[in-house]
This record gives sequence, structure tokens and C-alpha cells, in this order.
Amino acid sequence: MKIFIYHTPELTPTEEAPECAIAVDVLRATSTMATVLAAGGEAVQVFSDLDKLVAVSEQWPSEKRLRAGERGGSKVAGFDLGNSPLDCTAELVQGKRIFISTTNGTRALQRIENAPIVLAAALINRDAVVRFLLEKQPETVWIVGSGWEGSFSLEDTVCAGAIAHSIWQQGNDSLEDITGNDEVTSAIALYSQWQNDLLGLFHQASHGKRLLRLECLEDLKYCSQTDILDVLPIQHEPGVL
Ligand code: 3SL
Repeated sequence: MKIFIYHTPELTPTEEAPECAIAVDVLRATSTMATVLAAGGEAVQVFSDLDKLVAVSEQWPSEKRLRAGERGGSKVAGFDLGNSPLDCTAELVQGKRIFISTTNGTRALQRIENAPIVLAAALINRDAVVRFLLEKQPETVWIVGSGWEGSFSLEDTVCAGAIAHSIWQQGNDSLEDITGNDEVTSAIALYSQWQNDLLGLFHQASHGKRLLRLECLEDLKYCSQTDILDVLPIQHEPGVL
């Protein structure tokens, strides 16, 4: 298995596709998606365009849908939910389809939606993703960070490093065998340095600071946990996990 890490959707190659592509938006879209599915949500359907989200979700029975929208870290007016995983309780989401649009995370998923296997990963479901990869053994894996409006993000990179580190530790391949680009080496180094203080790293991260200004410390704490949800968000049809 060869792993390639791309820090943003914009840095992800367009002319080729891997066997398996993984979108990462630890703060907070993929953490929210994993939480919804672990709590019994029927599915998560992603949109970059808010008007399209509203139009498509309109076709769905109102008692079986929730609209989640975030822009600039805040909830979109008129939507049922913002992008806080802590709001996605079983009581609220069980049996419902979540129609979601966020600033960067949904763009990352849409960028890779044509790969044969598409997953969404966060730190909270890292082990479920790693187990799937070790069992499936795809030849090439791309891990695509969402970043923030085209820029590198520490939290997505450390999660990509956590996945690659675990594949290396638990699988049979050497570090050299799994390393597809230099980003993998640097992401593993970042994870090795911070694995025991991921919340501390989030406090250094620009998006972590942005969320702290929005009083989202509890979200940071939740999203900095590793391997707490045994859930594999996998794409069933383009844009639907
Ligand atoms: O950019 C995104 O997709 C969001 O996850 C950002 S936020 O954490 O909801 O602010």
C-alpha cells in the first residue's frame, strides 16, 4: 500500500485517481460526519452549495432529514444544525439523513468523490479507517486534508499522520514502502511529536484558534480524542456517506 497525503483539495492531483481516497477535516466536518453515523444517522449527504442543499433536501420527507450548514465556523441561519459534532446526539439524528455543507470539508469530499473507494476520517474514528485499509489493502491511498480556504492545516495533517503511522505500525509494509510522498514523512513526524497532546496542538492551529474565539473549546476537546468511535464513513454514491 502506497500512501500519499495532500494538504488541501487544491493540491490534490486532478489527472489521476487512487484506489482509495480519504477526506479529512478534523475541525470539524469529518468529525461531525463520523459522529452522525455512529449515532445512527441514516446517511450524510454533502453539498458545497447551500441553495442546492436546500433544493435536494426538500425532496426528502421532512421528519427524516436535518439540514446542517456552517460558514465561517458559525451555523447557517435557518438550518437545523451547524457543524458541531456535540449537537449530533442519537436522540436528534437517529434514522435521519443529514444534508450538510461546510466551508472546506465538503469541498475535500467532493474533490475525491470519483475514486472507487471514498472514506471520511477524523481522529475519533482513525482506528476504524486503519482496520479497513489493512484488510482491503488498496494499492494506492490518498489522504486529502481540507485545510482552510486553500491553506495547510495542522489538525488535518496530524490526523493524516496518525493514519499513516498506524498503518506502518500495524501492517507488514516498511515505512519506505508505504511512503508515497514527502508529506507522509512530515505528517508522521508531526503526529509522533504531538500524539500525547493533540488538544495542545489544536490550540496552536489557526483554525483551532478561530474555533476558540467562537467558544468551541468543547468541540476541540472532543475532536482531539483518538479512536473513540468504531464507525467507517464510506461513500455509497457520489456525495453520500
Ligand atoms: O471548513 C469546514 O469544513 C468546517 O469543518 C469548518 S468549522 O470547524 O465548522 O468551522
